[in-house]
Amino acid sequence: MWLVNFTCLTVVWTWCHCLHAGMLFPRESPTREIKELNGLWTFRADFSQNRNAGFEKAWFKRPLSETGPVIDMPVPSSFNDVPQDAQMRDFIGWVWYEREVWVPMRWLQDQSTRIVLRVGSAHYYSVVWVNGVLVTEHEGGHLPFEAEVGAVIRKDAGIPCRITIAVNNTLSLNTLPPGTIQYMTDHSKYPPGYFVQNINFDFFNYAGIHRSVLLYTTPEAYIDDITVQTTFLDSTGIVNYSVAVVGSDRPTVKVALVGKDGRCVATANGTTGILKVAEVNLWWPYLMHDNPGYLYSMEVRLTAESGDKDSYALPVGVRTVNVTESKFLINSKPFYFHGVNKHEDSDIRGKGFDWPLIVKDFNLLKWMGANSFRTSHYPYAEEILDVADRLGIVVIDECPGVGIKDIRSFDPISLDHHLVVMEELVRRDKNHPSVVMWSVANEPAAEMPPAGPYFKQLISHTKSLDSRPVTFITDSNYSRDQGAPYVDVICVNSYFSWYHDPGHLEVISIQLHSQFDDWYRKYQKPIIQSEYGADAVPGLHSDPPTMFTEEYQKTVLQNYHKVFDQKRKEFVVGELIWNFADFMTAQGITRVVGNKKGMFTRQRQPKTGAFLLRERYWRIANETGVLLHFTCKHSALFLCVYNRLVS
Ligand code: GCB
Repeated sequence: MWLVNFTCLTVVWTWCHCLHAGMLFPRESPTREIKELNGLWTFRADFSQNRNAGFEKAWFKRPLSETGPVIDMPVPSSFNDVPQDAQMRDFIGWVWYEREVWVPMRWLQDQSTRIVLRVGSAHYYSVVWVNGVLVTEHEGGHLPFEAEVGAVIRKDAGIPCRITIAVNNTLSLNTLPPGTIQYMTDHSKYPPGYFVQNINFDFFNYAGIHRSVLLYTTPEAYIDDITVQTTFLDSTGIVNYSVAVVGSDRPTVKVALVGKDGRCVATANGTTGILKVAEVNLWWPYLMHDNPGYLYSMEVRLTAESGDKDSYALPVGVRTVNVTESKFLINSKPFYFHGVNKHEDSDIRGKGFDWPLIVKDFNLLKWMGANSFRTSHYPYAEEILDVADRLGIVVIDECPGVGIKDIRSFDPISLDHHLVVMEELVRRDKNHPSVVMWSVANEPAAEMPPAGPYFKQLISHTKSLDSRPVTFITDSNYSRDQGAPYVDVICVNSYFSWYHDPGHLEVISIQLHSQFDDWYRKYQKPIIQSEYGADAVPGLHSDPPTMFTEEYQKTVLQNYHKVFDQKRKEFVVGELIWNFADFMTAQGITRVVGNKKGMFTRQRQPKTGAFLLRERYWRIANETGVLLHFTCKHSALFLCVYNRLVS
């Protein structure tokens, strides 16, 4: 079936574990230039019966406007909510984007300039042509992909280059997240050819080009990847680094670590080495230190034997992460996650990258006193992690393994893909100090027999890629959870008095105590309450509390908090509310224009619960952060925190 059969497009894609090329975030430097291709693209959805007209008629060979009607489509943005059209909102299949762009003459004239086309993310399967020539394909949303396009563009120098990207949002049993296409064959009920996309996850399957598209340059010999791992001994910071170079057999690599004040604090030579920083400024989480999110700039300079020079500056935070039987340690100090689960989601743009929204969300996190978030249920934009690094907001970085409920999704094809996605995620995010843990999946059907070997392999492979702790998020219901033995931290979602015993607030306390005690007795690992909450339709009130009112949501939270306050003295190391803000879902009888478990509305206005959490988080920060332990020198900060609390 063409709708889902991506791989027969060109060559059969053989997934080989351990990606060979790097995926450094494009940053300008004296040797690198960037040209953003965001803005209006030309767009058409392929409404043909088999959704395959674009390939049959080779739409990529000529300008899209010559093969049929087109509309404007902003990039980045989900396409779904932009046209005023229900068919477009719910479209399944291939959509086609196109944009013409002038490439600077000097990029073309200098044959030794590499020109790379990069897509920050497109959901779900993408095929890319430049001037009608296939340059790359990529499976999976939420992660970047790129292709070297200099040779293709240089063939047609003198005319603008035409970039065509076809994106297919069909989900199958082997995609991440998985889904199924169901054809409805009863013609007394459905028209011929009628099908629906079934999914097992609770957010709208927004699609399109979600993050920036760019062209960037490097020299022919270039810095392909950088990996840092940090630790410290007393007051000396230690940065182990390794630099992967392409295009030079005997590269000269010089590395300098520069502090915020512009002073160079350590240097080293060679593709691998150690930088030692005396009197190091450690990277601390927000509210755990008066100078959170301290970043050095690691400046890497390459000179190739050809004379080519390349340079790249990587932000580096020096910190350690460790897990004991009952604690999560950052820089050897107990860290308590008081934070949120989020979604990339907003009106009109769907999952499209949007700076104003991102900055607003971080401002709300700071306002609330949240020190952490989980990237439920997929990797967020790299720019978001950059801001988290700078502010000291701690991140649990999740892959799109959400909704794995069908036993057929535990087969070797899915596992192979899942391994590759974890590799792509670690490759992209390994250097972010804010990222303290990987999450390989959310609430898979872990009670099914094949789940055990599946998660054993997935988690051990993830651990072989990076030293951070690994978790997967479990539903408190799954008493026979087969992933738990392999994780470092148990992350549990539960919705007592909501999905279980709806309306019965009085059972939360006993059920939550049992939940924590059962998991701890079984595994002796620290536990994070990775989701809890209740829907509240903003403006709906009732006393005594009734489901869906702001009072009910608030009371659920209060009941959970009482138990958290007892258990965080023992082995509970975090609480992440579901959800930071209301978000869009598929239509269904349990969703009133989306999921309403947000502390904020989708437009980022606070509900009653937001004020409750704000008071709580600032109070916890005063108890568990180092704020209270500061000497007089820091009393001004404490006063400021206290004032916020009481204001
Ligand atoms: C969950 C899921 C999350 C849902 C949430 C809910 O357990 O992990 O994706 O949105 O429950 O509100 O039902």
